[in-house]
Amino acid sequence: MSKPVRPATFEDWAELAKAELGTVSPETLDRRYGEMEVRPVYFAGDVPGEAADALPGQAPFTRGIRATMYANRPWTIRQYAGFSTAEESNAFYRQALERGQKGLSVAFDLATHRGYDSDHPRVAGDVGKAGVAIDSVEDMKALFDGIPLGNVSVSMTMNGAVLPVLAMFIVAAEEQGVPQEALQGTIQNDILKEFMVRNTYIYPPEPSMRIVGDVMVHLERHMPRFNSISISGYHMHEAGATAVQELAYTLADGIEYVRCAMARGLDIDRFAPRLSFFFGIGMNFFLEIAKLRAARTLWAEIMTGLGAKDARSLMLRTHCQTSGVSLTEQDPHNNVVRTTLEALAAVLGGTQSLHTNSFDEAIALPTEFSSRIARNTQLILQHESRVTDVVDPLGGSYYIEALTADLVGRARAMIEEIEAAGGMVRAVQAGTPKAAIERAATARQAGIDKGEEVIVGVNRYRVEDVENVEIRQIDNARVRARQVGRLERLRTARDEARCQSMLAALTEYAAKDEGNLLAAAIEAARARATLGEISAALETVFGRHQADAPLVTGVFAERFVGDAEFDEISSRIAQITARRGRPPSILVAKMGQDGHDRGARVIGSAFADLGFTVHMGALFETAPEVAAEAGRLRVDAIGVSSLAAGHLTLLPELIDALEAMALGHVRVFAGGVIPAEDYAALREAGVLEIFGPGSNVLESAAAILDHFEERLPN
Ligand code: DCA
Repeated sequence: MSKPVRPATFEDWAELAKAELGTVSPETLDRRYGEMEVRPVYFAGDVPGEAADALPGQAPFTRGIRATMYANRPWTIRQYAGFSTAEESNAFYRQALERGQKGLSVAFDLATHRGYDSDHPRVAGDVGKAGVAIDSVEDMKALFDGIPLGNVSVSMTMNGAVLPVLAMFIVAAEEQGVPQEALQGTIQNDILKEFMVRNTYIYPPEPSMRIVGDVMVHLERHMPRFNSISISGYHMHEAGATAVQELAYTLADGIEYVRCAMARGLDIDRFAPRLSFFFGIGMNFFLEIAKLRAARTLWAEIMTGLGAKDARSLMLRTHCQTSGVSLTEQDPHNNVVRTTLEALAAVLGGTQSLHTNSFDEAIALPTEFSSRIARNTQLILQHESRVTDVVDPLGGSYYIEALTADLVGRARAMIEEIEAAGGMVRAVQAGTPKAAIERAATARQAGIDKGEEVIVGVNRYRVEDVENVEIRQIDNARVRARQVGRLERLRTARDEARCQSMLAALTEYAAKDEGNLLAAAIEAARARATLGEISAALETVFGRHQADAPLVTGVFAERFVGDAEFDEISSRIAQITARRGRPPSILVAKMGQDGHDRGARVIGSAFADLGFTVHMGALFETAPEVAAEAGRLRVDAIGVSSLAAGHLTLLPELIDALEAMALGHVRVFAGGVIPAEDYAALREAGVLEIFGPGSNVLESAAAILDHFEERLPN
């Protein structure tokens, strides 16, 4: 056999491809991933020169932050969990640790996230639902009872209410005999992405950034083993961001946090080694691997530019989570396969820590069974698959190296653009990243609805008779009653004067812009001030943030130009409009403290493109507030989006409120993460249609129109 005289090229391949394809052009095999174009084959010439010299464990760390990576120590299996009361979550954590989990990751309920005690009337439907309810140090002590906080690292996903939660954690550890200096773990403390996508903020951006800074300062001085921030792209990923957007916005957020800490006089090489990251890993296998490699490469470059000298400051250490949005309600056991692939991508990308989703998460909170399978997915990867034996096994792959370089180039350009326009804080205030992510999400939804992107069991290969899966239900009323009783006992037992004086000090520090707010919150927590009281002491000065983002329009319609089904629905709407003199109108509403608004905003945007008059309701409303808004706007219908398990409480409440306001004619529809076994109760309460995850937007619109047409005058 003759040896090739030169490396093969794309052009050589194109010749062969043309012969195979006949009259079809090889370009039809190209694929678009957001802003990127991917060819069907890659060659040595596509690999940038520096890839051949890259060493794992050496800046810019493209191949991994450690020389030995998993060959020496595998990633941390860190499952995000929490529900109901502190005692129940504690039992769950202890069992998980006994069964192979290595670190803890606490999910708090939405009431806690938004700074409300469990007895606050606004959070009646949220207590203990999407996470554990924490009102005071006593709850925090119960959460970690019997778990040695000096040995087990604890990550806490907390942003808005970071001060009381971290303060209570520190005091609970102290009362367990563990000083703050010995605590290991991570606090999310990434407020910028909350304003972009996740929405569990409390205060406006400026005071929120002060809080981030105070946490970083306190941790740098007193908690050297604790990561002061987890700069998160995950929620952008889940909101529909492309890989380039996720990289660029996350790293640009990181730049802001570095500047924020430096402005407080912190030395970059002292705090930077304790910055950590968090990315979402979806189904685009190689793209996700390349994304993690690109993130490390860019961060090393960025930190060098910001003046870091210590190699540890240049290292991007990250946690990853498999994608919740990629899970389907339909044929849910398929989700085990999806999660396995995503977990493998995170591992091949070199993550430090990983959460694997449970297969039932598109339906409800994970059960013990589904959690075990999720954890075992990681254990099998670590112990059976042999993927841990070799460092960066895909290093040198033509495709992976070319993709990595492409992502680096595109994300770098996007970051430069953001920086030139004044940085990420300014961009967030202007709402530009949020709108860009929404455009990407709406375009993706249109692709799925058109069947261009296949989701097995949803828009192809659908089976109707799938066996039911067992789900975990939280008795929200019982959890709330328990929390309320405990709050009453706490308030009676504490030294009230001492507690009030600590809260007053907190308010004063906030008002005068002096002192460290975390240090003051620790004092208040020691005096048994509650989470709601500490948050309120700050809210008095800072106020509560109200988001107001216009809806993206035109993206859905553009993708459906010439589509028969889209045109038919538009014309049905036009007919209704002609007969009534105004288009059908809908208020898209979120209730309770559930701020997951991607689905609501995508639906709002698509419905507006179809011809509905769409009003986006404010976030965090109570049921009576939504009913009143519907009355004020004189809408025909309300579409409620629910992703945080509050539907059984909040939807019947809404329908009662509408009746009470003589608005019984307003039709109520619901969508989101609603288990099929709750459908009957919701229909009974008066909900006309329920659209689960994976619902096709056009089919949903058609079903809603059926209800409109039923009541039209002839
Ligand atoms: N050889 C020697 N030591 C090692 C090796 C190795 N191959 N790999 C890790 N280690 C050490 C680390 O240096 C670290 O010790 P240190 O904290 O004293 O520096 C320790 O072992 C733990 O390893 P690490 O890779 O840092 O993993 P985690 O503790 O799990 O931290 C990180 C991961 C991403 C940095 C953290 O911020 C985290 O846990 N995030 C989770 C966020 C989360 O759960 N979010 C939920 C949504």
